Amino acid sequence: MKANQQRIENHIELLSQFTATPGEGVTRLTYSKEDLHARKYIKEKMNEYGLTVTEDGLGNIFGKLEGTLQDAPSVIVGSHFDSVPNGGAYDGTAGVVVGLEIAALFQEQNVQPAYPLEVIALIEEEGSRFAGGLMGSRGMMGLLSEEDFNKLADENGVLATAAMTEIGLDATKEKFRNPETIRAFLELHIEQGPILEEKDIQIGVVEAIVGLTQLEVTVQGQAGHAGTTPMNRRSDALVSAAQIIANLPTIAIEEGEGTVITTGRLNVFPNGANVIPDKVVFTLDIRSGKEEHVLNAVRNVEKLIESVNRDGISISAEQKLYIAPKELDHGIISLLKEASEKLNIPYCSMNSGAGHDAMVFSDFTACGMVFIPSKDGLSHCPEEWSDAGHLANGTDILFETIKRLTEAR
Ligand code: HGY
Ligand code: MN
Ligand code: MN
Repeated sequence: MKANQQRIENHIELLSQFTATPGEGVTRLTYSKEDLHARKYIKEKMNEYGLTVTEDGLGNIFGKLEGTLQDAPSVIVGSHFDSVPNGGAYDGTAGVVVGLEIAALFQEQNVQPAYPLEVIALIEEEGSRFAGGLMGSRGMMGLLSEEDFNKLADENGVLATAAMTEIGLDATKEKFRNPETIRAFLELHIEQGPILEEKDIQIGVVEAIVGLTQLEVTVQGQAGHAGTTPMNRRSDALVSAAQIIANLPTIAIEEGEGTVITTGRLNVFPNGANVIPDKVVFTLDIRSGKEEHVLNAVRNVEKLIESVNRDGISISAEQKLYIAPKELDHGIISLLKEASEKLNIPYCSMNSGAGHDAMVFSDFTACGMVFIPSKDGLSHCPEEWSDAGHLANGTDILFETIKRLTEAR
């Protein structure tokens, strides 16, 4: 029996309604009321599909189908359910929906696994509210200390712990998940780029995920009157920031090998039209397939910052996240390819230019990812769209693979 495409489409449609920006894409920030609506929906469906539902001390949601083996590690399938501001309806959500559909297929076909099946909905993969990203998986694997978590606050100064309490979550619950309780982690995700669509292939089996680092740069100048301050007596933080940002594409292009650098967020203080900017804070997202290129790019950015520094201007950079490129598990990659061939679904091997929770989990357990095409290669925008037929085929491939991974060996 194949995945139910209509059920998948319904989940995507209903979850996309839990947004703070209706009509302008999906904005679902972690621990927001939109998170709470989506959380309730996901937990309802997990219950409906016969799963035992729990939430950890970060707010990650787990739906578990017990196996026949005692105390055996789980095969976990799912993705994140937070979004970027004004993002799309498929990034992360598609993977959670596929997890729900796999649970429904286990229930409908009365599949009794030996190893437990767990469906997961992860929080704060994007880092849209609490800096850094991949917070749900990093917290589970003990890469985010309780002390650091308790200090986390959003740009309005709201603590993560307070935001959790606001929506009825218990931040004091255990966050750490012993990796020995995980047999494998699998995730279906939209490609978020143009490759599969250009190749006209609907399934990508991911071999590796690019390395990435996120920096936060602060340029401190001197506020002043826009009308009375002569040009040769200004320490304009925004002009200095612009001199840095304008030169980033050259650094990435000269590094080559697919290296990319992005400034996605920039805040000007005090942000008055007739005030010389006193301070500018902006982000740098640097990625490449090989770690040496990420490190070279960071070094060249640091040199660029040095070159812009001058009297009256001080510039600092703080690293918010660093993850080396990660290879996914060869055994799982083979199982995914065998399942695709068994189902006669064309696939190709590819790497991921986007970051994913699998980058974190892959240091602790066997991980596999499947991509489906993104229309026009668009993502992180309201136009993001993927074909539910591709989602259903991706589900069938993951279902076959997970049945094999949860069978007694
Ligand atoms: O930024 C990324 O690559 C992912 O969407 N968080
Ligand atoms: Mn994303
Ligand atoms: Mn994502």
